Order: sequence, then C-alpha cells, then structure tokens
Amino acid sequence: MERSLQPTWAAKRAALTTFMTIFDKAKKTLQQLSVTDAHGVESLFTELRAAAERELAESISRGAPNPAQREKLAKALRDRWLARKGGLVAQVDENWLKTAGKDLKPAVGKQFNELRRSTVGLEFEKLIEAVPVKEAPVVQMGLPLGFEPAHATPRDLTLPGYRRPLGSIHPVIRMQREIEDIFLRLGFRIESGPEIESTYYNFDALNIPESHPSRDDWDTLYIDSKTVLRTHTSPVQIRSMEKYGAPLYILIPGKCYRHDNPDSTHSPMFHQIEGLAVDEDITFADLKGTLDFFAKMLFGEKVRTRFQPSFFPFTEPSGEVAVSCFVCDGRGCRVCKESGWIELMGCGMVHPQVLRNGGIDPDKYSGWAFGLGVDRFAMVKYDINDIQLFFQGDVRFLEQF
Ligand code: FA5
Repeated sequence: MERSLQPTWAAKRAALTTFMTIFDKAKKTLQQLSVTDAHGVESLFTELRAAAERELAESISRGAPNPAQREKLAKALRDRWLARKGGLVAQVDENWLKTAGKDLKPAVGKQFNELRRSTVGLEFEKLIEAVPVKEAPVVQMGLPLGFEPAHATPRDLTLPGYRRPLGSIHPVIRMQREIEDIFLRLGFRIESGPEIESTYYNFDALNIPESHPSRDDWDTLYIDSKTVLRTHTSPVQIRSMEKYGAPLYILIPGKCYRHDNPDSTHSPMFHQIEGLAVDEDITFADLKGTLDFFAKMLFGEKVRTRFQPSFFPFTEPSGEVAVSCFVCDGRGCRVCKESGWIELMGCGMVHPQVLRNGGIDPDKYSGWAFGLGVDRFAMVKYDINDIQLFFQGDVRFLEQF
C-alpha cells in the first residue's frame, strides 16, 4: 500500500511536543502531550526533575552578591517551582495528575510524589541556607550571570562559562570492577546481599560457633542481639545457595563492617569480594587453578601463587593465598615489605555442613570459596600506603585516578 507523504495528525503533534520546553509541557495535559504509557510519564517527570536540579545547582554555584539579593533570588526560585498558584509543581498537579486517566494515575502519582521530594531543596529556608553570598568579582568587560545590578550593563558573552569538572571512578570501585571482569569472563555471575545481616547468616549458617572471637562485641557491630552489620561477604554464600541451589558460580562484592580502629591498613567499613563455585566433582585443584589464573590476569603473567594452610570455620581444608611480588618478582622490595610475597586472600573447600545449611547435598556437590579485601588489593596495585585515603574524600587524592 502506498504511504501518504502527508504527516498524520499524531505525527504533527509529536513533532510539536519535541520542540516544547518542559515548562511549556507542564501547561498541557498528558492527553495533549500524547503521553499514553508509564514510560512516557517517567520521561516527562525525569525531564522536569532535571530542570529543577539544574536551576538549584546553578543558583548555588553562582551565589548572590549580598543577603538581600539572596532573599530575592530564593523567593523567585521558590515561587517559580512551589507557589501554590501557578508554581510548576502546582501546574503539574493540575494538568498531569488530576487529568490523568485511570490507567496512568498510579504512575503519575508515584512520579509526582518523587517530584515533590526532589524539590524540597527549593523551599525558601533551604535556599537561604544553600546559596552562598559571594563578593562580585571585578571584571573588566562586564558582569557574570547573577551579578547584574539593576541598571544592568549588557552581559559579556565572551566570558568563560561555569565549568563543572567531571568526576572519576573511585579507586576501590575501579579495583572491584577489574576483579569482577576477570570472573565474569570465567562465567561467574555477580550477586549481592544485605549489609544489615542476621547473626544466623553472618555466623551460625557458616559454622561460626557462639564461642568464636569474631562474634565478640569487640569485633562486630551489633544492631541488636540477632542483627549485625555484616563482618564479611560470606553470608551471601548461604543466601545464594538457598536461592539458586547448585551448580552455582558467583562473585559477591560489597561493603563489610568491623569494630576495627582505623589505622593505615584497617577501616571500620571496607570492601570484600567473595567467590563461590559449587558443582559436581569440584576439587582443590579447581580452586588452585582458578586463583592462579586470576592472579596472573590481575598482576601479570609472570607472577606465581603460593597456597599455605589456614583455618576458617566455613571451609575445610582452608588456605591463605599469596602472590609473588609483581614489582620485584620475589626479590624483596618496599611493596612486598621485603618478603617477596604479597598476601592476597583466604580460601578453601566449602565445609559440607555449610553446603547443607544452604540446602545443597554435600554427597552430590562440592565447592570452593575465597574472600578478599578490595581496599587492600587497591593499596597494593596503586601503591597506596594508607587505607584512610580512600575514605577521606580528598579531591587531590581522588583526581589522580
Ligand atoms: C574473611 O572475612 C573470610 N570471610 C574470607 C573467606 C571467604 C575465607 C571464603 C575462606 C572462604 P578475613 O577476616 O581474613 O576473612 O578477611 C578477608 C579480607 O578482608 C582480609 O584479608 C583483608 O584484606 C580484609 N579486611 C578485613 N578486615 C579489614 C579492615 N578492618 N579493613 C580493611 N580490610 C579488612
């Protein structure tokens, strides 16, 4: 069938709304805007929230030349968005929420509540608190935006704009992603679990008895006698076994908390990554092979791994893995503290009772697990001598990554 070259009525309307500002759209009903589904509603509100955030951020970044001007600016901004009559939020209430059909009402209502929450910062008192009073800088060719006196000199459009510097990925998260990428290539999936955890998942299900020192108040941050800030990512082993059963190949990154005094290698909040593989015929050789491959991918082909016996209540046998120093190749240097080796992580074969606690039959399946400290990995990889630097938010440190 030949298609007409004349645009349809709906196409004309869609083209028109494309060129409307979000403030024009707030004056129309959803029907007039041809918004017929929840996705369209969400886009509209996202655009409006972004406009509110932008106006707030611009006012804060420009500031006002004196307290009286700040009051004027705060009042104008508040009225523009929050005035009961004619404010943008009120317009949205009238035109989008009240006129929405039955099928769209829940989506519009939800988005409207979110809009109200995100415009709280535009209340008068909040604006007075947030907008700084800044001395007007002396400029030769005119005044920057926001500093015009009443007898405004024409703006100098050749002045540089306000540049907002781009952020970068935090070094701990960068490290975490690098580790995740290696295991994702091996077919592992990423899992997560709650940071506020029950003592059952954090301790009991992992075979950690009442008498174990890690359960002491001195080591663990308790919310109440049965709830803790998780001390490791291992509880997600049990949660995932319960949820998915076997076979299971997962990587579990996340924040952990311990009653540790901050020093150069300890932080009360830190990051771990747990690895867990459960399948038929899994042996210690699989564990060794996988972790050796992992170390070579992360630190370079030349490194060697060393496995030494250790103890964790939830693995049997258990081990500590070290890697030959990737800086000095094992000869001894500052990075490996002259030992030639860098301690990497704890690991072992999943204890049969732990498999059972996760609902998996240990006569049919076996598994291995490891747990490593991401912050300590980042310290080694980026040669950082104090873990506290990661959490102080000092831009001079963070912008190096
Ligand atoms: C565990 O937490 C075990 N769940 C690891 C495990 C998982 C073993 C699976 C076997 C099988 P550990 O307490 O050693 O183990 O902690 C693991 C790593 O977390 C440490 O090697 C260290 O890198 C890091 N870590 C522990 N406490 C802190 C802290 N306060 N600050 C920074 N990193 C820490």
